[in-house]
Amino acid sequence: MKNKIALITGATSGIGMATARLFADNGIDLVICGRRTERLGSLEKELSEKVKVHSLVFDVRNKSLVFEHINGLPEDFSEINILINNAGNAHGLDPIHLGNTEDWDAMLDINVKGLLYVSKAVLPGMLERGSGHIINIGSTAGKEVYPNGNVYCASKHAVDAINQGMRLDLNGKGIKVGAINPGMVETEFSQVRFKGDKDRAANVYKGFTPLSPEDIADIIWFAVTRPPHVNIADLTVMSLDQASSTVVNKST
Ligand code: NDP
Ligand code: 8X3
Repeated sequence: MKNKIALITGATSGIGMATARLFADNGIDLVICGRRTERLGSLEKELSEKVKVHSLVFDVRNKSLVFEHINGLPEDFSEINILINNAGNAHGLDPIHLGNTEDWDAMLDINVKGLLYVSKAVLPGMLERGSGHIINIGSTAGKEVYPNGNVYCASKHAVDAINQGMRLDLNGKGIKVGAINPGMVETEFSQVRFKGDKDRAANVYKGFTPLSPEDIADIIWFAVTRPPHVNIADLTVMSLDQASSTVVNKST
């Protein structure tokens, strides 16, 4: 039987990379996406020992490139069964009156519009086949707002709304839609948020046990392996030490 095919955005790091690895371990062929060519190349090499892998290098902000790359997938990879809308980041952590407008643009263009472009490019094939599964990576930041999180939280609230909207509009078309909303996961997320300040980034995860990208990959795998009639619509997950965006049981 033909393997299923998953397209994962943001596969060069963190949650996306862990998911790509777990999918490959379980016989899912992969379209891995990101901007960092070298990382995609080495991941493709690593995972090609297990499954068929195709890399797509594009910035999800670039609408025409998103459609060009996804519509131009080689035949072997063109029937996407699973879409993991994962690419995204926070940029900055500033009060609203001090926010950097370039950071705002980046978060809204990547986390919201990029997710929409990729979904629009993948959906026609799923609709034609009357089957598919879209998992949108939201966040606890899409469920509550924390000080200085303003625009990142807005972008993830938008993902929450888009997830619900997709599920409503695709109801009856055989396509599962669901969101996984993690709390703090130790990835390159905070390094990006703090623009390469590794100490400040590491400090975010000090004094408690955060989630790992593999924890989220496990949950994504659980979602995609449910029986055909079961759709994980919306799942929030935090580490034991985290109770909300601002309440974290830190020992130091
Ligand atoms: P990482 O920084 O480790 O990974 C982010 C991924 O997104 C990278 O692969 C990066 O690839 C890709 N990406 C970023 N910008 C773009 C862009 N413009 N075009 C294409 N790809 C892009 O962070 P995480 O793994 O933690 O984040 C993954 C998702 O999980 C994000 O949506 C994030 O908001 C969400 N999340 C993270 C949490 C956390 O605490 N870490 C908690 C809740 C949600 P490249 O740079 O190669 O383009
Ligand atoms: C990432 C988790 O708490 O930094 O979405 O917003 S948080």
